[in-house]
Parts: sequence; C-alpha cells; structure tokens
Amino acid sequence: MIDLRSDTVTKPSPEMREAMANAEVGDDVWGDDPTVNLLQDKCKELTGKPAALFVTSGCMGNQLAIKSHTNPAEEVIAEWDSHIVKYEIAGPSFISGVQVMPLKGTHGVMDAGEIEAHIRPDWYHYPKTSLVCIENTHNRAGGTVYPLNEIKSVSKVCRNNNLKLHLDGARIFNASVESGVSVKEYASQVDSITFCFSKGLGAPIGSILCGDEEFITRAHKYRKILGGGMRQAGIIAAGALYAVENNVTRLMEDHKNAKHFAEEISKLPYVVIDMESVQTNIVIFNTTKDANRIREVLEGKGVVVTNDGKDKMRVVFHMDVSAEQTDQAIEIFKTLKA
Ligand code: TLP
Repeated sequence: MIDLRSDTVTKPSPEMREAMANAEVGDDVWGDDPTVNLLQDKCKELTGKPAALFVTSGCMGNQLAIKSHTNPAEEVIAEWDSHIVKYEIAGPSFISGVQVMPLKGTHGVMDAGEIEAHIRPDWYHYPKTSLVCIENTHNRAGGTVYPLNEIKSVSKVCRNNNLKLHLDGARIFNASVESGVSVKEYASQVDSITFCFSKGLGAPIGSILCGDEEFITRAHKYRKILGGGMRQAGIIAAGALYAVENNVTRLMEDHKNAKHFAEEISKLPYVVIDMESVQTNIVIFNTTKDANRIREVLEGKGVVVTNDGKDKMRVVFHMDVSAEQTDQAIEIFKTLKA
C-alpha cells in the first residue's frame, strides 16, 4: 500500500521509538518534564522566540494563538482556503468568540495591500480587527511557499496598524528547506508561530507554539482549559526532538518526489495541474474524470489518495514513500484510461 493521503500518516522509525522509550520524563503540568523542557528550548532557539509551549496538535497551536491574541467580538483576517478557515470547525468563533474575515490569496498568499484595505476603521458598527493569520506552506494551495518579502509586507501592515500576526507554520520546515530561508527568519516577521512535528518530520504527536513570554503565559492557561495539559509528555516530546534533529534536510527528497510525480501525471489526459503550485511535498490537481471514482480505482490498485469533491485530488509525499514507490504510483496512475 502506498499511502499518499497526507504526511501525517508516517510511522515513527525504530530510532525515533528508541529515543522515545529512553526519554527522561517528569510531570509537565508541574513544568518538570526535562524532555519537554529540552524540546521547548530547542524550539525557542530555532524560532528566536523567547517562549515556547508544547501542544497536542497544529489545531491546538492555531486556536491557542487566536485565543491569546484576541478578545471576543474582534475580527481576524485569514486566507479563505487556509487551514484555520477551512478545517478547524469554526474554532475561532467557538473558542475565541471572534469573526474571521477571509481574503482570497494567490497560491495561498494574501496581498498586503488587500489586508490593509480590510482592516476595520474604528467605528461604532464594526468589530475591531486584531489579528492576521498566514499559512506557510499553504496546504490547500498545494504546499506553496509564502515568499519572505510578502511576509515582510504583511508584517509591516500589521505593525503599522497595531495588529498581531500569527503564522500557521505546520509545514514551515518544508518552506525553509525549499526557499533557503531559515525558520528563525520567517519567525522574526511574526508575533507567533506554530509548527508540527507530526507531519513531514515524522513524529507521531505534537506541535509547538512560540511567541513572547506574556503571550505564551496566556496560551499556557488556555491550553489547560482545552484539556491540553499533559503529564509525562517527555515520551512524545522525545519523538518530536528526534524529528527536528534528524528529519529536516531529508524533506527535500519528498519535494523531489512530489515534483517528479506532478510532471509525470500532468501528461495524463484527465489531469489538469497548475505546475506553479507544486513547490514542496503536496500535489493538488483537478481531474476531468470523477475524482471519487479515480480514488476508488487507485485504492483497489494499492495507492491511497484523497479527493475533494468530484474534480479535485490531493497527493502528499513523505518519509514513508520512497522514490521507487513514487514511480510505482505514477505507473498506477497511468493505467487509468482517459
Ligand atoms: N492538515 C491535515 C488535515 O487537517 C487537512 C492534512 O492532512 O494536511 N495547519 C495546517 C496547514 C495543516 O495542514 C494542518 C493539518 C493543521 C494546521 C492542523 O494540524 P493537526 O492535524 O495536528 O491538528
């Protein structure tokens, strides 16, 4: 079975499991799990942020960020197809009591001028705009990299208008290895950043939220309310530490496989693909044949992918899919007749 549904499906390697089994642990709700503390310190170093909080998931990281940056009845600007808007089940309204103003980006990148134009003037009838959220890489745009100069422009708009800026960096390491821009440099432009250990980096559980001390102190309390306080969490933090220490540079292999796959399937008559969107480990394309049917047929041949409605498919490359398996998947795609 070649599982291309997501980079979340990776299984921990024997070496990662060994690191987890040997982890020193303590009660992290008391703040005394040495491995969680080590991981948080490592992430402070990686992002250049003064404080970091280990959280259960990317969703928790994003939602804690929104909660900690805003007050109820305020407004958050986010890209209309971003994870926060599309896949977090109206979390901003449920958890933070805020409204999202979704803006359409190009390849997931919102125009800084458009963001500025949507900041609410101070008027009796309006909510206050307090936060902007960006996503790098942008999942639904096809794993696209948010160019650093665009982030700088958005950051400037936020600073000039007294807004906070949060970066959903679930796949920030994919962006970093592809662009050559360090995670620290991306993080320097934003007030908070979250990233995931359980996607391309191959750990089984966990994400991190980084920002300044005051912000993380607030997020820490909210993490408890959301049931995110964990006890001997060093066991999972060890997997996350192993992931950031060992699995970053190899992400380029996933990008290579994704680009090769995209080039090959773009030649198929039923595939319509925007090659500009294929930048990292995700390939999103349209089909002129029923995508549900394609998914079912592929599954019968040992390749698992996801589709979004009748004409859109997503294929994701990760550490548990080799170059050989990528070629096998291409061959299986080719057996589907137009
Ligand atoms: N994305 C998952 C699904 O939820 C769609 C996937 O398979 O890609 N931000 C971004 C950009 C994400 O892609 C995801 C997960 C998250 C946040 C949430 O992470 P988790 O699943 O750890 O809560």
